[in-house]
Amino acid sequence: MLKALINKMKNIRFMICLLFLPFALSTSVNLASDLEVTGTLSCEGIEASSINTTGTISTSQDITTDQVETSSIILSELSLDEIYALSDTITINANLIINSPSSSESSFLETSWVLRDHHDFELGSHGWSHDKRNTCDGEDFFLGGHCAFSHEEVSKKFKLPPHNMVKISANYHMLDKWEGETAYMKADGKIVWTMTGTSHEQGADICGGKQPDAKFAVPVDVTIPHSGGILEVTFGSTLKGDPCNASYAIDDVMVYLR
Ligand SMILES: [Ca+2]
Ligand SMILES: [Ca+2]
Repeated sequence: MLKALINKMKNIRFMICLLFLPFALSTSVNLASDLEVTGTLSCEGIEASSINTTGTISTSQDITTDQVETSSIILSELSLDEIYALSDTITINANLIINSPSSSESSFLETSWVLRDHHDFELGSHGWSHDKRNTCDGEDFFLGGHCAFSHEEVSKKFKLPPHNMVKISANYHMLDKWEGETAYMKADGKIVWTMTGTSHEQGADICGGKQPDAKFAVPVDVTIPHSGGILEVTFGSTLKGDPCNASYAIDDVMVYLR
């Protein structure tokens, strides 16, 4: 009876330690060939290098495997070396409790950045202190820009959960006639990033007024120790004149924590 059952099964590579059958089976079953399960498999324990099933696998003891790919998994305990996202995001719809290892190894929180906020300004100003948005191509919007920001600062207070470090990244646009002025970003009132910009007559006119632009989409990427519950991020420039002649804009402001 067992031999007949095995002959019907294809396309799974694993050893079944104890396969639930209508009769008691006290020894292990080792399969050298593939096994495909399209229904439910119940047993007391599974050890495998790879498990593939379109149905359900349940076990009252341990499952040990090098790799599992599934759309849903329910566990009481999970031990992993690494987690990879099949899409861009890993979503956890529950409280996440992370215990530091007893050894000197770094914990998950100490080695991985968690994206807290991403402000792309496509649909609104995300609560920044000035809400004027612009776009160059009619599709990708940013905060500020032509006839909006020059000598004025723009800021936002981020309310943060417990953390030890923050990473702030953004894109900074220097539009139209910059003459060596300085762009800057502050974190909690302290300047943490600067860059100077100068427009050249032969430069490209990408956006804003008709003048060539100094720099477009300058990457900002700053990591600082930070543990407070509020982080104030401020952008500005040393431009003095009319924002219709020279201006700055920001886009894709992202705050990461760890
Ligand atoms: Ca944008
Ligand atoms: Ca321009």
